[in-house]
Amino acid sequence: MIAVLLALMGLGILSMFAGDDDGGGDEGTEGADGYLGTEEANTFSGNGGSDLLAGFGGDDVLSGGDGGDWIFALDGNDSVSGDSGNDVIVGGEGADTLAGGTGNDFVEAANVIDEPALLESLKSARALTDIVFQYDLSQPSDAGDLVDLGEGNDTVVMGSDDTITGGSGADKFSGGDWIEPGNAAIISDYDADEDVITFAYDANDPTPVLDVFLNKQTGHAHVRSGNQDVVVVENAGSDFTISMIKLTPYSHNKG
Ligand SMILES: [Ca+2]
Ligand SMILES: [Ca+2]
Repeated sequence: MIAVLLALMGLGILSMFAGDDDGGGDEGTEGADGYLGTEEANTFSGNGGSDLLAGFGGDDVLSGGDGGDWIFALDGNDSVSGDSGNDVIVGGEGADTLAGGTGNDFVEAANVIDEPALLESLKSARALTDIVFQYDLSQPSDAGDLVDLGEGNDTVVMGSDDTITGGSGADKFSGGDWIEPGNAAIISDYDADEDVITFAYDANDPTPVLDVFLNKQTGHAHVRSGNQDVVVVENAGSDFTISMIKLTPYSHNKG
């Protein structure tokens, strides 16, 4: 009896899905598929249904296809397309190219999720709702990513050297103190009428003092901390002020 239970737990989340995890290139079905990659480069296409794609190491190419997909690219310089549906995309370490596609997508480009907890939960989860998705905001963010949120009301957690295009819809650009000053996140198409920019900071630290330098030549707004850029808002317009950056404290349990 005990052996049977352990075997079921080992199967974990993949038993929920029709796909396999043989590590090669794979095409999903119109239903829910699950693919767990290897440390090599993997190519997975989820096609229809709510798919789970995890690339792990290597430069992976992951396409969610239709449906609300969960895509964890993790290590390596990965290329991810959420395609249609409300997708959750996590780039992980490396210089990733992340496209949300249509739908209201969530893209984590800063690499500030708690990856050990995520990996542990991926091994044992029996459903998407079992996946542990929490932040470890005290860690520095990773290499610059190229993010295109596409149509829809999207949210991005942006980190150092990331370049973000929000596309149409009301988008939320979430930066924070994980961005290294001088290695700003760049927003290419901020629209003050519908988009929101937030900057999160450790509640245990003093409230950050940010200011804005408007470059009249380029039209870009440089949001700065200690005279170093943390967010650059391209073509922000002369109306851009620091009041458009919403400061939000966060608390965390980790040291
Ligand atoms: Ca891989
Ligand atoms: Ca990656």
